Amino acid sequence: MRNVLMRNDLSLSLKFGFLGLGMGGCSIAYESATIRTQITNNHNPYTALLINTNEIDLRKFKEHSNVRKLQLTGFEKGAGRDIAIGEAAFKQHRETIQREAVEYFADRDFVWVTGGLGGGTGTGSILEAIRMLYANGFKDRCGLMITLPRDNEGSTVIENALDRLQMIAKAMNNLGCILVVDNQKLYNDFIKEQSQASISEYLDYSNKYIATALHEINVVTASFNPIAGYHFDSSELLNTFRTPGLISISKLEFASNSIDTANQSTFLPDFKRSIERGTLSDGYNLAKSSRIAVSMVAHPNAAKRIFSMSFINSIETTIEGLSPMAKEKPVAAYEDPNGVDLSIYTIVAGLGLPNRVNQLVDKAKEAQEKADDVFGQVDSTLSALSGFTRKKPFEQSPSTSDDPFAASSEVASTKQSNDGDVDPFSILK
Ligand SMILES: Nc1nc2c(ncn2[C@@H]2O[C@H](COP(=O)(O)OP(=O)(O)OP(=O)(O)O)[C@@H](O)[C@H]2O)c(=O)[nH]1
Ligand SMILES: [Mg+2]
Repeated sequence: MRNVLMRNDLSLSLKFGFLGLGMGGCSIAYESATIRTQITNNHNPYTALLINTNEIDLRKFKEHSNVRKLQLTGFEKGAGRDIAIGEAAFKQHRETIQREAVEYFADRDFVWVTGGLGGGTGTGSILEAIRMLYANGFKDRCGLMITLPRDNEGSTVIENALDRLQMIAKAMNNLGCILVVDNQKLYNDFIKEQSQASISEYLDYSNKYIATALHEINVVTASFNPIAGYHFDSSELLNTFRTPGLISISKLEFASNSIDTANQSTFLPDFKRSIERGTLSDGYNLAKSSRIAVSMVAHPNAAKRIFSMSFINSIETTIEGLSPMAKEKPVAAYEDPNGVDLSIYTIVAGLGLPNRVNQLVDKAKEAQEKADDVFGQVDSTLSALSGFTRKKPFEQSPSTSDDPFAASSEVASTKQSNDGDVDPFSILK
């Protein structure tokens, strides 16, 4: 499909709101809210409420009429990767956040609670944020968008992410959908193209990519006339987002002249691979999915040729093979008079956690074992130091008054005894 942002002939399925938590969560929410379409009366179709402890990070986002920022006062310096601080900050300001969220998201069809797992603020406040929305009438219209950290972000970040992921996984059946963004996957794809780029360029790219991917899914389900098969419409999209479990989205584009419908190898392997690879994360057991929906869009000239019964049947058979347990498997074909190619969008819902979580668990265990190795070893310098005993000083002569340090050593010794348990060296006493 031609650039969705430049077209004025498209419609939207759902009005999204984004509750951004912490720096990563706010960045994705902000990027989504600043998507600008050519749609009359809906130039900025999405709304963001940005919550962060860190004042400086929050200041980076420019003012927009559809973006509201809320700094958690008392925590200006950030949560410093401490989940407990992030959670405390949210709880302390819960009433204000609640008031703003209820007001700001009143007309939204679906609210994404958005956070980068691994830090203190976003990770620490994510569960509280969901609780708050559930208690305020958003139960059937909110989901989770979370990023998983990269391998090299260090063990604190990975452990923070796994800590909250454990809790999210336990509650998964009671939540709406969870959209996971695998930062390592996006990073690997990005670095292949731009090996000289900086981390901040990558993050910027990733946020635009995430925002556009979700926006496209939202546009495809509302903009075109179905010409064959089932119409996967806005209410179906909402039902999909309400489905508990993880959700995976994918997109595949063909130059329409590259497909020979009588030769499946010209399209089926790519189609299957695109679902397995996913746009934002991969490594799912697709066989467990409870819903899978395919929307195909082509220019009318190509559509007549491509969307034959046998072509649609081969797509249906493929998703049947991938997700035999899915209770709903709509395949819809649309004509887009302004399209230039064939685009195929797939959403798979009701999934378990992706394989990336196993990798992060392995990474965390590896780091713990390394730490045990290093810190478990007898520190030879420390044992040499403990083995050293100072010889008794020579008897001081009574005339110490001309010792320039006599007074200060007296002060130091009194101070030590007064300091009691805050003395870092009390272990030596
Ligand atoms: N895709 C994406 N991921 C991000 C971005 N910024 C941070 N992340 C991810 O989110 C994780 C958490 O980082 P932050 O969001 O900065 O942390 P925070 O919630 O602000 O927490 P504290 O700074 O500790 O208070 C990181 O480990 C990254 O993996 C971003 O702009 N885009
Ligand atoms: Mg931060």
